[in-house]
Amino acid sequence: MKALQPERPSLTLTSLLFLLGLFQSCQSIATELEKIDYTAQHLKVLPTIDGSDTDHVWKDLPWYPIDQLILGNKVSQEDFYGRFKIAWNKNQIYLLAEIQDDVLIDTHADPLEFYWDDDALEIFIDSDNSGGIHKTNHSAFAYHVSLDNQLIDIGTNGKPINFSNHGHSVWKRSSHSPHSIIWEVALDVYDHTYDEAKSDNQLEILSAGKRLGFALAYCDADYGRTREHFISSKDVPAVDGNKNRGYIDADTFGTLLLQD
Ligand SMILES: [Ca+2]
Ligand SMILES: [Ca+2]
Ligand SMILES: [Ca+2]
Repeated sequence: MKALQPERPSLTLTSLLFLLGLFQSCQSIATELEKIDYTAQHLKVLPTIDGSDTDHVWKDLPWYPIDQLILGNKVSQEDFYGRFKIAWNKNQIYLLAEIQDDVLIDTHADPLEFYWDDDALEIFIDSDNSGGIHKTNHSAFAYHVSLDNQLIDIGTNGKPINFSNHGHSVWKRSSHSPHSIIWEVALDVYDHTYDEAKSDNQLEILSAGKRLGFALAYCDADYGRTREHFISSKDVPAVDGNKNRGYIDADTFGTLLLQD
């Protein structure tokens, strides 16, 4: 007598389409996750912007390295070492950077002249992560935060503008090491509609789930009248041998996700 064979399940067109859809969804989720370079925690209590890292809110946040060489030769840890933490509140991004730099120097006293050739923290921010050319528009900003805590970027006429009213920056030498500084910044976030001619530009209202273009970099000048190194948290692919494209092209920024 012939044994009964179990019935083999047949793969219908409907189930094939279902599996294909599931596969594509998984791929899409994976791609979305891959795009996140930094996550910022929502702050209920704000840190005191005073160049001290003792605020409770900083304690458990992850560090992100500033370790991608954009300009200059390989840099030793004594010459430059940097890392940062990032968080957000209603209209602002909060940064805590720990910078180790052997020589702090501000050769060009005028904040609008050769500001990139003095020691400076450089904050790249694109409020809607749209990318694209931003050198002479405000689709994105590249704020150079100088040692005297002024914020400079290029305006729509191609000339540098003092945007110090867009943020509050304070740094101090670290109590842990004489060559380290703790740098805190609270940065206002503006979108592409920012108008230099207006005094009542509205701040972007931030919310959990929002993605911004972002990178944090450091211009390291030590001895000459030009910076020796430029180091970023995000590597920039070279175009015609040039990696220094962040101040022009927001496509070079990483992606920052705001979390609850
Ligand atoms: Ca503080
Ligand atoms: Ca240095
Ligand atoms: Ca330096």
